[in-house]
Amino acid sequence: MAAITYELIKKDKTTGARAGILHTPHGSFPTPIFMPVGTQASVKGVSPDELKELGAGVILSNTYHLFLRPGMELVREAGGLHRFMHWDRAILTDSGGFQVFSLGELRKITEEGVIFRSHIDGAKKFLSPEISMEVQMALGSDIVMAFDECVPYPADYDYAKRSTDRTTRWAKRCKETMTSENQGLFAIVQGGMYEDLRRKSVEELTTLDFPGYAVGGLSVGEPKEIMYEMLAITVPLLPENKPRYLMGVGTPDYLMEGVLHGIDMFDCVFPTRVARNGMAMTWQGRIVIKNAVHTQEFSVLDSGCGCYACRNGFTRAYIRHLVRAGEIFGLRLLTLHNLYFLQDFMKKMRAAILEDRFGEFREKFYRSYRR
Ligand code: PRF
Ligand code: ZN
Repeated sequence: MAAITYELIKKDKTTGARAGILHTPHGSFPTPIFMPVGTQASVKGVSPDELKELGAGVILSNTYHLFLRPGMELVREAGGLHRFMHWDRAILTDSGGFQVFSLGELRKITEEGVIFRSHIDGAKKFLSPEISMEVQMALGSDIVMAFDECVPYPADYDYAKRSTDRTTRWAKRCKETMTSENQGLFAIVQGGMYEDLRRKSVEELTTLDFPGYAVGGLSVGEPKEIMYEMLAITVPLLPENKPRYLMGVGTPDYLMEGVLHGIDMFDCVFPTRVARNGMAMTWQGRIVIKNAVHTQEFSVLDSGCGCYACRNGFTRAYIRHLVRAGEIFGLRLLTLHNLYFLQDFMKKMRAAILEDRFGEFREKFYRSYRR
């Protein structure tokens, strides 16, 4: 059997939203799903047991970072990434494409691959479709991402076209290199903000036939209306029996609209990063815990939340104190809360899809949620 299979359970009648199950060699998880990010083989400040406890069935890690440090040979020697980090549920690894291109000045793109300088010690490095696959095979992630170029925003048509065509050629090379039978390779749709390039990218990648498809190159600084327009063009062209993954998206409103357009999987550093900046995500919107209004607030972060922090009655006043005093525990409580919030958010969206009330759920959400 294929490493990754998608089981479609229910389609919403009026929108593109759908509920399913993704089966991987390290367990199955319900979709739509949000994947916490563990860039360097650790979801910052959270143990694998805690991740399980808050309901995570899959996490994301990064080829770029693990390639530079500790290196693929060490992870291979450890028995793969699952064993190395003590996580026995599913892992998706990004290819390094996006991270390398985020370096700006420090890189040079050729048809063969990308030459760049390590952000750690400035050493000259090279990543290509073949090397990215080799590293991801050593890591042993369940879902492997193709090595792509994320078209920057804004980009002129010519640049976007040349880049997108190269991403397709690279996807072909990834497919030829990825020989592991218990790993599934997802292709990444690019095309910038150009309708015809998005269509072309989907057509060419789906012809190559992958076990899953990601929509890349969105949430890169474009207005949200453009992102929604690109989703509306792209997602319906993707095969119904394969999972669809929107890369780097993790705010509640974007998740809601992604699901509405038919996306099944998401990842983002947002919930964990903002937690470390003292921000809590709630059904009413974000709260900045350092604000003076929380000084004497002896209520939890979000009433009704079942996370470790809220369930045990840790108050806003207490967490505010911890964060102001520079206590790590405060940031950990916020991280656990935010990750739980997004797992709960996805679970509730899925239940609404299954019960034919996704539209109502969405309207009710926007009535109480402030961006
Ligand atoms: N490509 C890859 N990783 C990504 C992206 C992409 O386009 C994005 C864009 N939002 C986030 N992460 N490989
Ligand atoms: Zn909570």
